[in-house]
Amino acid sequence: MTNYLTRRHMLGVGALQAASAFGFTRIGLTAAAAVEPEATQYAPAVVVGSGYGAAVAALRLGEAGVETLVLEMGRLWNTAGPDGKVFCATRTPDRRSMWFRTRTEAPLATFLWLDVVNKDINPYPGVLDRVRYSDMSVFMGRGVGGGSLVNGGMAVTPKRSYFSEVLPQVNAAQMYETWFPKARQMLGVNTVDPSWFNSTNWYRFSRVSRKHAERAGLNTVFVPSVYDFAYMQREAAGLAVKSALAGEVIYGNNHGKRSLDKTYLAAALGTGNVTIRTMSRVRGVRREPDGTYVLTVDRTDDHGRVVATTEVGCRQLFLGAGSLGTTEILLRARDRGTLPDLSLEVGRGWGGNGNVMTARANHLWDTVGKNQATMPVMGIDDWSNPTHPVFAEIAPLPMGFEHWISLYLAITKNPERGTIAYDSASDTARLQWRRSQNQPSVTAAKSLFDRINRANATIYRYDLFGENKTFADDFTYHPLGGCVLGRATDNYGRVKGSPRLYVTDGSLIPGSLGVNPFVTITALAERNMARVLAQDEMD
Ligand code: FAE
Repeated sequence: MTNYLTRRHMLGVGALQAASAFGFTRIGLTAAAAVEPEATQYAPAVVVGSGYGAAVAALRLGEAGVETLVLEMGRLWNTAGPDGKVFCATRTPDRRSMWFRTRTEAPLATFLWLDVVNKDINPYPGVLDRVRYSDMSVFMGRGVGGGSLVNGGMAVTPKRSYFSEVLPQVNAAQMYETWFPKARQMLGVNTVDPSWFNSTNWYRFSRVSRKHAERAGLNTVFVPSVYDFAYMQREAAGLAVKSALAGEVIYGNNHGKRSLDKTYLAAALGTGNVTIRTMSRVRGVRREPDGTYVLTVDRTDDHGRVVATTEVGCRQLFLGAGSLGTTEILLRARDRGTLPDLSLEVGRGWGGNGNVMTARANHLWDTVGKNQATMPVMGIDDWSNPTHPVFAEIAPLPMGFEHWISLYLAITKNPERGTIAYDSASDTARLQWRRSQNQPSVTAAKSLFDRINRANATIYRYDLFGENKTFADDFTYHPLGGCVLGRATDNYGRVKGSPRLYVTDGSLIPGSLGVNPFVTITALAERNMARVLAQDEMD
């Protein structure tokens, strides 16, 4: 067993498995699911969501002996479907793939302009959501583990200089000496063996992109991951059931990935003080005169129907519902007057981390291989470019046949910021972001990939993103901001204007990070929780 899993993790993993085996939605280590879902109406601490920031909060509260209830709107992904698998395959998606959709909405719209990528499905609380606003849509994970269930596993620590530019008030020395290493260790980060990478068919697509980048004088770097590369090598050798090598990623990995349910959340349950309640969406929050927070929670069924609305009280409230989820909960509370003293900064400082996707068409002799591992392990690092800094992940496109396409997700330094505002008519938060605000990202990405195309006499693909677009600038995988550290909160995530209310997720990061964000979200949550637990009284 790998060293990041302690005995307590194993107890937690056992609790997760036991809970799912019996079909319960309320899981906890002690007497797992013997209690009715609505039984606990008060917990000293409540954590909303179960993604990276939430999982850190749950573990550290549990370790500190604070009885903690985690409320997650998605499912516990631990029960096999009719095909014997928990998650469905990417190429043959079924209802498990997406959150209440009748058709999948993958980032690629078409192939050769044909509508062959997306499939009709039955509505269900599936694992990937795509929330659409007029000029931007946001992909997110739904379920116990949040984004860790669907993401590409790239575990990147930001450049220290850019981290200090983005969050100047955070002590960078402490982050890089203590909190980033701790986050990486807890998340089970590892790196691909370079000699295996250089010889395996499964990463031919990355090597082709590396060669093309080098011809343009660009640097490439290996990127760490939370996918277990020892497992991947066994997949390749035919000794283990294939997951990353069977095209699994955005609709979940059945094996190999160290998602949060196997790391932080398992450890949190292992403390014996943490309970997770699934299919429970927090809608409202108010504060009683004695300081107790009261949450309005909708429990929904597999058809999306609200089967019960309950109130849950707590003394300490930790919001980890992600950039959009946390910001919506706070905006609704502020604008409907249930937490009227929240700052006007709530809702501001949103960005999509400058995400743009693009693809190049290679020459016939530059085959990328029909076999492609779904976990990216290499990036083109041109962040030091003085005019157009870009960090571009070399992304897989595992279609099961040779297609000569090189795909990339570029992270650019886009100074534009959006605002999230509460719309009382629909009782939802809406992202205000105009298409023109993506232009800095497209310009930067274009400058990099024009250079690569020139050096290799290649062209862009026009058939993948709809409307003959060469740059997909209308979605992000990396929503950040909305409740920015030091503005809507103090320097440790304590929400201004509401004592004992904390934000612990990606909404703390002001819109841009320069790399994929989950290691930073985790490390920042570790830093903030250490301070809060040392200084604030928990009861
Ligand atoms: P997040 O993980 O989104 O968790 C929020 C949780 O709260 C979710 O489980 C929600 O269901 C739940 N929730 C929301 N609202 C409510 C509510 N009202 N009541 C109860 N529960 C609620 O938050 N990042 C990387 O660093 N590397 C990658 O390779 C990478 N690839 C990605 C690929 C895809 C397809 C996607 C979608 C994302 C990717 N990301 C990647 C981004 C990463 O997953 C994301 O930044 C983190 O998951 C955000 O963590 P948070 O803690 O902010």
